[in-house]
Amino acid sequence: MLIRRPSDILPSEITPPEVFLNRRQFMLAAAGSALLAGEAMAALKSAPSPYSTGEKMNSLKEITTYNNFYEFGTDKSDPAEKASSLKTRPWQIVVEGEVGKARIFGIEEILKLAPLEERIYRLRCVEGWSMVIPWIGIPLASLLKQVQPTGNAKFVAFETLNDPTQMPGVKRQVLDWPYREGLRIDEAMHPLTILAVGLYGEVLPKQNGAPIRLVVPWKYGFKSIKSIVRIRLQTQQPVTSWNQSAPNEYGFYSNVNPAVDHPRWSQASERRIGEYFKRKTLPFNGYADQVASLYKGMNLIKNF
Ligand SMILES: Nc1nc2c(c(=O)[nH]1)N[C@H]1C(S)=C(S)[C@@H](COP(=O)(O)O)O[C@H]1N2
Ligand SMILES: [Mo]
Repeated sequence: MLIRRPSDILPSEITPPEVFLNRRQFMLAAAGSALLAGEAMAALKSAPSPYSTGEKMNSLKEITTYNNFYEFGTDKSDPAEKASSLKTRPWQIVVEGEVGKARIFGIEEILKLAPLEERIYRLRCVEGWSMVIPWIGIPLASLLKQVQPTGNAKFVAFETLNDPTQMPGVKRQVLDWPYREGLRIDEAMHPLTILAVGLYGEVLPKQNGAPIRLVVPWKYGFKSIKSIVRIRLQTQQPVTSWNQSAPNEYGFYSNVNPAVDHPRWSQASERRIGEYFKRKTLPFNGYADQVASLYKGMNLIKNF
């Protein structure tokens, strides 16, 4: 994000749209090809989620080749090229802090906590591009309830794996590793907030944050932290990687707000990957009806 700005995105990087629906139906029908196939099929058969957007989805190719995952390098193509070295099994997440029952969850246990749901969400990067992605996941609230948050749990802090043997990008101090993000407890418990374990009906590709990543659709993409190994409930507002690296550019809240410019570029519009013309950026990335009430009485220009 410190590296690229919207005007740096070359037209040659814009992938033309593909035949989204056929591809998706094929992926979801490909039973046996992936761990999630059974559950994903069930998700498809159930009614579409009221939280999903009906907008045209980006193609699997776009979603898996145009990524930000700095642990594998800062180019958009680096994660797709280099994330194969990430070992996603066995995988554990420590959930600790202001909770009654701190514990370590194996990834398989998390998959069983709640029925997997498909959520088609917009993702808006602070760099000025956006995508529509059909995630498969569970509400973050389903995991947090397991550990019984105490009354002092006001915030939730998240950490990504930090292993130079698997992640070539962490050898360079582009950020102060591990990658860290945080939410207020009510944001974390909101039904739109999910832990994604798949997309397009398949196991989550490594470049998208396998085996498990956060997705908070009304906030800039950098909040949606990938490959999570630690979740801590705490009283204090957590330190977050981008805020720490450039506090005047990236605030804790990071709500998509077309009225607050990034210090180096406007946030009023965005380019949907695969489209040519820009579109207007919507407050809270189009999720205002569901989440604006969380910020009642707050100055969202100061709390950016
Ligand atoms: N651990 C980690 N999580 C991360 C990032 C990162 O560099 N490292 N990049 C963030 C940014 S800036 C964006 S826009 C989204 C991109 O998610 P995607 O590649 O799945 O589209 O991941 C976010 N999560
Ligand atoms: Mo981003």
